[in-house]
Amino acid sequence: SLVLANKNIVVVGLGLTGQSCLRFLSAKGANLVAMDSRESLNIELDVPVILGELDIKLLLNADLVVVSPGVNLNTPVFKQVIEAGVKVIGDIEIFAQFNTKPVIAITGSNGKTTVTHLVAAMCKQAGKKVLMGGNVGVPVLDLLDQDADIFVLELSSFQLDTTYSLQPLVATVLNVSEDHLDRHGDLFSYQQAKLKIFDNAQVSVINRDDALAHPIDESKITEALTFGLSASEQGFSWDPEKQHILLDGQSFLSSQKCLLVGQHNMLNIQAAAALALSAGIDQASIKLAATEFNGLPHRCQTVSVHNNVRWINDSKATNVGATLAAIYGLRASIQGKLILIAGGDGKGADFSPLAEVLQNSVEVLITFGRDGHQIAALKEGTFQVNNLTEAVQLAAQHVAVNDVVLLSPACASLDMFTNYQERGECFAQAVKELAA
Ligand code: UMA
Ligand code: ADP
Repeated sequence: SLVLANKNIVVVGLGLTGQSCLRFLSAKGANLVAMDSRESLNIELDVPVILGELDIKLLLNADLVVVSPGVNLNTPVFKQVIEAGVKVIGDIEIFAQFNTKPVIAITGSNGKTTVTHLVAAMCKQAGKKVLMGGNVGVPVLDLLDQDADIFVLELSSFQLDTTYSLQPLVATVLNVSEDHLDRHGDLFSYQQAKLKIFDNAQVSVINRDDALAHPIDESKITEALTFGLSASEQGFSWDPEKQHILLDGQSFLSSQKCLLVGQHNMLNIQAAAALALSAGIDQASIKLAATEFNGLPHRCQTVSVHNNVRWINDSKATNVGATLAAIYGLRASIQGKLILIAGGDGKGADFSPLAEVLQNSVEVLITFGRDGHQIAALKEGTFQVNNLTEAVQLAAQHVAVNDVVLLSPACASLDMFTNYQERGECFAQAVKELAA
């Protein structure tokens, strides 16, 4: 595997990932230099640190460059470094070179975190020692020395872009829809990055109904299990009349038993069950964990029911696909109006796929944030406001009994907030103040 002792290694990016890389690489005896584009850091490191502009000479002379997922490799500096033949990898690649335990690997445009937690709950229910890592917020190198039977990894397209040797026991691409075009340039390169997850997987879990999420060369797939809402005698499917999840055409789990709601979550349960089953988890544990799972904050989470109006925080909907899923998932159960609050940093996305649901399924649209006007342009009579608190206050003037007010921005939060959590909390706070 990768030889690290006495190698000259530059670590670029000193967030969660970079700091975990420094810990791991220094324990392996590498000669380290760290770089970060920030002008000042509030952390103490015992390696030389270069802040601000990258030192290209050091990069060109390195034996290895380790980059964080937030670092864009599509820049003149990194193009030059890669062209010069310097190896540029991420933390997942280092993990792959040293890991000896089974890995369940999950990517996709939407549902990754939900499915990662679901699969982990299923493994835990079966008595396994399971640890989650990756894009969920735990750098994978911090997992290596921990006691575990199995790792469940959420991997982003950025992380997969710099990974070559991961050999998952089982892997999936949940779905592919537009996201992160500001970094990947086009849908094709974003999709290709995600599909790399199948490259060395023993078992592939495949979304039957999303052609973009299928492995590039299906002839190379030795073992597969599929999921989807379409009818199928094999794999996981959906009985729309009984509202049951099916396995090989037989009833597997009734949605009425589950706390999660919405079609997209029925897909998430199917995918998680397929991953867990492929990793040898028993069906009883899978079903029990699926029924008890109550979802995660900021993902279609009800934050208040007041005067028979439901306020839902879906701040994690940072792309068009997630907002579409929320509207499709909720619409059937809403008796009154659906009031949608959307907008923020669109990351270069095309919002036109929202046009039809905004016309037909959303009664009142309120937009805010940098690219809010682009969404507003898709529906006549849209209210444009300056910030999220104003949006909540305006929504309150339009609500009647049985209405739902949904924050599902279809955009990243970074134009106005530190992250989607802060945006979700701002929404919940503004809603709370209405009731006071
Ligand atoms: N930096 C540079 N140069 C750059 C870009 C960033 O020096 O060109 C520096 C920043 O100044 C900062 C550091 O790099 O000091 C931040 O690195 P990072 O953005 O890679 O963030 P980490 O803290 O290492 O967190 C990353 C993931 N972040 C991103 O992919 C942007 C986390 O996912 C992940 O949980 C963590 O590794 C552990 O694996 C977050 C995320 O937003 C949740 N992911 C995106 C998403 O879900 O949409 C992909
Ligand atoms: P990710 O980690 O991929 O961002 P999350 O589980 O955090 O996924 O969910 C992100 C957003 O996507 C939320 O708004 C959620 O309601 C929505 N979502 C969850 N699962 C799906 C799915 N299978 N298809 C489409 N949207 C989904």
